[in-house]
Amino acid sequence: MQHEAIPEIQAATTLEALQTVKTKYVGKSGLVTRELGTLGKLPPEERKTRGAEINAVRQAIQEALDTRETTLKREALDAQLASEAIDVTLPGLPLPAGGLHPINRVYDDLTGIYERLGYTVVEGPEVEDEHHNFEALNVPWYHPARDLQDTFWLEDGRLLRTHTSPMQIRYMVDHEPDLKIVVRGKVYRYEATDATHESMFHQLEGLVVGDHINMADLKGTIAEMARGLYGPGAKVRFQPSYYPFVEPGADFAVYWDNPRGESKWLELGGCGMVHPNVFKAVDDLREAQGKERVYEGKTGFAFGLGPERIAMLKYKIPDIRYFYANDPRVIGQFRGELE
Ligand code: FA5
Repeated sequence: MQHEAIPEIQAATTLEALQTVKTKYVGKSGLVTRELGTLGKLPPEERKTRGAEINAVRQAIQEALDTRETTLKREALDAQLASEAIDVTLPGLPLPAGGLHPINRVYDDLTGIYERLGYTVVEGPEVEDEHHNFEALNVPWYHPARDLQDTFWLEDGRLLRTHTSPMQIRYMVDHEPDLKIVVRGKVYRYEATDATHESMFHQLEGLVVGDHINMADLKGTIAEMARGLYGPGAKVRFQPSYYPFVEPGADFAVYWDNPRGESKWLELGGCGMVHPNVFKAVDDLREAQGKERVYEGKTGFAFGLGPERIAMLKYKIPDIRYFYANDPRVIGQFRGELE
């Protein structure tokens, strides 16, 4: 019996097949078990030897079953491990990496310069009301300056801010002087687009308020920004200009040497000394909120510029519309290289 059982055990290739063999020989009514049951019919003198023989067979079969079971279980485990194996040496799949948008890079350069000068960087709402965008900035409804900035109006009478200057008002209403802030954010104008004009673009606004702030402080600050952007040789030029919320007002340009050795003036933005009517409008708003009037009699300067101009020259982008067209051939050039 042992001679038949052992090869059958060896031939079982699954745990189920092995169980069948086990039942056949050593199960409750298996061959070996039945053989043991016949012992009682033997004469007592034969019983002992025959019993020992059968037990030896049963033990041999049981050992063979146990060994085979261990082998089959190990094989099953090996197969499972092999099928679930992860090859940690395989090279990873490259994920498309993003990058900082050129406008954000220029913003980071600019705000870095101003943070080093002790300014606080703030942002503000893109949906504004007429009062903050125009009236409080000394631009009454009948004022011709409103024609300078054609506006996207919302149905509820509010508007998309046409510049970042309304944050001057909001910040002063909430904070007392002295203060130094720069505002970064999007602005919107209802105008036909061309290579240098978009209907959505960005501005960086600066505001400094304190005692005895003068035009020389403003010029020094703009010059410091120009040096931060274009190196120690950068020069700035101021030309008289008109903005209702400053008096006097100026436009400023930066003279810069680019790496190709060309030099030119780059018109960057507008600036000037904060108009007394702006301080008055802020105090009126503060008073309406139960706050103290603290701005009348103060002095300050403000400026506003478009980072798109800087980015176009820095990254040699010939048309402002490329910034927001989401063309991967343009945006892809700024992928990954985080400066
Ligand atoms: C203003 O918006 C004033 N708020 C700036 C200011 C602030 C003056 C504080 C004085 C004191 P202006 O409309 O000139 O000014 O716009 C400022 C800058 O925004 C421009 O110099 C230009 O760089 C940029 N800019 C204006 N219109 C567009 C446009 N359509 N597309 C891209 N950039 C623009």
